[in-house]
Amino acid sequence: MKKLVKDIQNRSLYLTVLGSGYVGLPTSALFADAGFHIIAIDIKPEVVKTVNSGASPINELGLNDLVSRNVQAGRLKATLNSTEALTQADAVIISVQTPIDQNKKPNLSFLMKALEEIGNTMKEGMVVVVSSTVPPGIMLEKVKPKLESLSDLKADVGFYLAYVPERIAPGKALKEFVESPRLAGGVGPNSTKIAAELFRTVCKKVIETDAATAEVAKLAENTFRDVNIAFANQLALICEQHGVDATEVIKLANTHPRVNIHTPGPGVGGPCLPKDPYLLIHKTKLGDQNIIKTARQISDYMPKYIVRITLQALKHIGKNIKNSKIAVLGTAYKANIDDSRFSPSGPIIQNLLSLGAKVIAYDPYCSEFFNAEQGESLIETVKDSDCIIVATDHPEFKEINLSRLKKSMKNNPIIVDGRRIIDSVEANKVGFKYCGVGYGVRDEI
Ligand code: SAJ
Repeated sequence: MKKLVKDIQNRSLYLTVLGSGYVGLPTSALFADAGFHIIAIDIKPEVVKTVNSGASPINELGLNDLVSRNVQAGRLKATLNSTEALTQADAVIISVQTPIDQNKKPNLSFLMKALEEIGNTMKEGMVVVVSSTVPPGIMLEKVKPKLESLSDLKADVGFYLAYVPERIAPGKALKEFVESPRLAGGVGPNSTKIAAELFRTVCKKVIETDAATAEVAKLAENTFRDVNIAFANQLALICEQHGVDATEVIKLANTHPRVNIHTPGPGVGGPCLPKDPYLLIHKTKLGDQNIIKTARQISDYMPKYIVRITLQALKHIGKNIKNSKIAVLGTAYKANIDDSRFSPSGPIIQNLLSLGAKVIAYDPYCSEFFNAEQGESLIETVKDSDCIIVATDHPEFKEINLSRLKKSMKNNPIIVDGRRIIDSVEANKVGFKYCGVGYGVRDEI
């Protein structure tokens, strides 16, 4: 163990990162920048080619420069050949996806495949770190026995195994990787120490715990946020029934020093929040009283709600959805990113298309349009439309010139503000029918 610590400290440890996606590539680039020799593994040839050419295949602030610098310095290289990379490595960080299936059950096939490869090539003293999000109990019940049986080595003695969950959000991944406290939970005390030592070379603060606690803590973070957003969404619907503005209500409630209600919106997207709550409750016995599942259902309802208020607004001015052109602003799941995974814009657009609307979508960052027509610019997208739906809170949409928009739209134009970023007073003054999440009196919802 002493040698391992020394190898970490003087950066002579050979590190490989299995999976070069939104989390894996920032991991590889940051460890390379800390002085380690990194081999980044991926199954996609285009990802490997791009990284080896010195560029980032992902649009993440600062990542392109970091990849370029470390590829040039010879500290970072990517490969498709996982067996070769793993055979050379002293340590591996697993960063593969752990999605949920159609029945909301975890799909651990990518993780299991990674473990299979690692177990088959593992040498004594190897450090294995799982950073993919996993359901509680997986490290001790599945990961440890699988690696032990394949390698014929004992965890925490013959090799070191820890869960070090990632806590980064797309758009600020590099900053958060370094600055957010990181949990290191080993399957035994030696594994915790080694994993913490390794991550301290990049992260400012590493907190030592055990694998089982780290698993639940990681899921608790995202589930807490998901439940909070669902509360905000439900509160928005309550506010409408009382004829008060949810934005103002939340702003006022949050002046209480111990209250922090999140922001209502058109739904909750991204690769983590829609799935992690299901990982947390996987195989638990909670009966019917399940706040986590209910919260998920509330937020899953929000895209339908956006479509319903659109239909209502159109009906109100005597228009039919079938003959209407709807401009959807934003396909990314949140502001300032080009990531559309599980974006609420997907179900909103699909629902509108199935109702016979003509849908055109515009996003200054994203290239996914969910079968809507692709708008080339904001002004071209809204041209001759009957209704605008603001689905993403990109800064560009906060600054739109309402008078200019109105002129290029059809008569009696509507704004459905899913993010509450448009000034409602101004919109009404200019001549829009303004509808927003948690704004105004609404019935029939
Ligand atoms: N959203 C709201 N209202 C809010 C906040 C967010 O409707 O008040 C929506 C967003 O628009 C988006 C979704 O929720 O559609 C999720 O956005 P997010 O910024 O909360 O989450 P992610 O998925 O980008 O990143 C989260 C982060 N977790 C927490 O903030 C607790 C990040 O730190 C995690 O590392 C990441 O999940 C992960 O990988 O688990």
